[in-house]
Amino acid sequence: MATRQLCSKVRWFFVAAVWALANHTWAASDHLNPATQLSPQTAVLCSQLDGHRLIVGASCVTTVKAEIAKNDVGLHLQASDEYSVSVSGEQVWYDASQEHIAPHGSSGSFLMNLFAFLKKDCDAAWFALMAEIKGANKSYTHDLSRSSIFMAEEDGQLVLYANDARGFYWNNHGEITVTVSREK
Ligand SMILES: [Ca+2]
Repeated sequence: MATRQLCSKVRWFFVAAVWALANHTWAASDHLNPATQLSPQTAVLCSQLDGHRLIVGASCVTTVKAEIAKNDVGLHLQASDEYSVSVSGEQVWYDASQEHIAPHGSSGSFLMNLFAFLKKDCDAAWFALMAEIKGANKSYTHDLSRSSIFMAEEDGQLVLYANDARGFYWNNHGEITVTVSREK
C-alpha cells in the first residue's frame, strides 16, 4: 500500500514537473490592466448590489483574478434570464509567462495539450474566460470567449474564471475587470 502511495506521489510529481516546463513555469513581469486602475465612478460593484441580483437593463462590475479557480462574483442569477459578461479594452492576464487577452484563450502547445484532461473545461480553449452558474444540484458553464451572452439555466451564484488546468492556478498572474449586465 505504502509503495503504491509513493508511486502515486512520484507520478504526480512527474506530471507536475513536466507541466511546469510545458507551461513556462514562472510569472511574467507585473502588468496592471488600465481598466483595473480605474475606480468605477458610476459602476456598481456586483458584490454590493441590493439582494445580489440585477434588474433588466442593469449592470455591475467585478474583477476576475487569474490565479483563482473560482472567482465568486457575489451575484445571484435567475433561471431563464439573459446575462452578458463583457471585457472592455484590451485587458491581459497571464498563465505563467504566457499572455492572454481576455476573454480569448489559446489552443495551447503540443506539450500543454498532453495534459488537456486536467483543464477545468476540456472543451474550451486554454485561459478562455468562463462563467459558471452554481445551481442547486448541478453547475452550468458558459464559454465567454465564444459568446458574451448566455441564459441562466437555473437560479444560482455566478462564478468566473480563466480556464486552466486544475491544480495549476498557482502560476497565474493578473486580473481583469468585467461588466455583468442583465439583458432580459
Ligand atoms: Ca497556470
